[in-house]
Amino acid sequence: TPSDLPMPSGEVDGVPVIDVSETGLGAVPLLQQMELARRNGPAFVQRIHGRDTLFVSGLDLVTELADEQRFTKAVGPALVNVREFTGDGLFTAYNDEANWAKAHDVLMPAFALGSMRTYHPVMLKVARRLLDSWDRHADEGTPVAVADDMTRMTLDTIGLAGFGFDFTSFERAEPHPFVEAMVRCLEWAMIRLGRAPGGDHRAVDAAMRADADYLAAVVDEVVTARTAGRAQPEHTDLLALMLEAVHPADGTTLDVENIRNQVITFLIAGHETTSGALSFALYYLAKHPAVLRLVQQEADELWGDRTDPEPTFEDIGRLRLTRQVLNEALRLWPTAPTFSREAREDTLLGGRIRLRAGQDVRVVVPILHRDRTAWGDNPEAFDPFRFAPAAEAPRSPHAFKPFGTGERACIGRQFALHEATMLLAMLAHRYRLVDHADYRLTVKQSLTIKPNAFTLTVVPRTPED
Ligand code: MNH
Repeated sequence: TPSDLPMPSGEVDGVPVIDVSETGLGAVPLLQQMELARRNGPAFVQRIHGRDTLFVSGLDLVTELADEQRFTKAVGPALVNVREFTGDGLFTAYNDEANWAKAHDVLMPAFALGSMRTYHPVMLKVARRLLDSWDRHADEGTPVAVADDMTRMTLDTIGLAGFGFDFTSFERAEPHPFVEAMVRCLEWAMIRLGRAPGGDHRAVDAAMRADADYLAAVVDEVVTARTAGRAQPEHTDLLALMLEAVHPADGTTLDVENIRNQVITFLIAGHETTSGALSFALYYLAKHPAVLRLVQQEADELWGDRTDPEPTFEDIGRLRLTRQVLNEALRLWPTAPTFSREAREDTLLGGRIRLRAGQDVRVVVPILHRDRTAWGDNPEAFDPFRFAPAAEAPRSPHAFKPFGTGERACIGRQFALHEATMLLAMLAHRYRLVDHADYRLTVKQSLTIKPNAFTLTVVPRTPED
């Protein structure tokens, strides 16, 4: 448990060094990082088996790290592990790898605002699959497994919207095997960071390889479903760009190996974190009935008491409070909870911490998101009005970084927010959320985070609700 954590064994440039080789990283490494930050301040070095990681979480230091002139994304040890199954896909590509800029340029149009308009009908269709499933649970009075169902929804959405491929997750009693293999791969990438020297890891590494091969096999199925058909209708989705778009600089398309890496990357990045964000948002709504009521009112203003509303693209932009609830959930539990930066040149961070060019620094985002200079005296409190325009205006843009920062920030942010805002509002519009088990939040981590074993009972609203 975090309370067993060791004291600093020394310091470098005024930064405490904590050696956790005895305790290990724990089942939820993020919670250890958060506890170390709380005890040791805005910068600390975590040492394990002789390997050091500099963690940073204070607003002033993160503001420096966000300066793109001095710093850039680091593909740190965690992402180096992820590269074992996503290769030079957009998320894990090195900054200077030619395929990063090429794929970024080719895929950007798929994330312009106009594209969200084309995804909207697909997102709505999949949202309705989730509602149909929850209606059945409501009829039977059985609880819903929140994170599993959010994952069904977000996986089917990225599959259909990005690739025209249907994972049919709601027709399955268990998560799609793609999800199970992906979670094991992500866990492998995380646990590997804590390995002691000299162990024999061949069996776990081989199991990861088998899972990674399976992910690649699913990708081949996705691509073949597109390319095998004759007389293809016109496609304008992510897969079409990957297969067909020509880069202006050299007149070529993405190569076959890179396409496979991109498809795996987008199938993972395109659903896992959005699912967690929705799950945390539902957790907070279930625990804050007054906020839920306001979200319901916001939805009612658009859709009245229609049992099967037809949310329009424009409606989603009007769901201001719903969006604030998502932001506040992402503040407290940013589902991609750390990202890494590296100095472009040798430099001093905070005027005192010596950094060599290329040395990576990891940001503990949930602690940044609790920095009192930006968030006030009660940063643990769930309060979506922190994101009301008047409250947001004076706040530093670097105080809230759930999507990372700079040129390598999340490309799918608008996609995630459109999908999640619509679903959250539709759920609030349709159901009362009953916290039947008096759920106590525990966080599960497989690099990304989710609420662990969170269930709700849902009851269709009546006009009196
Ligand atoms: Mn997303 C990068 C968080 C949804 C695709 N994403 C990032 C980064 C963070 C992040 C943080 C930066 C990581 C780093 O600096 O190392 N992403 C999220 C969160 C959500 C999310 C919290 C949902 C909520 N992401 C999505 C969706 C997609 C997507 C949806 C695709 C449809 N994200 C990406 C890709 C990258 C990325 C691709 C890498 C972009 C790049 O480096 O060029």
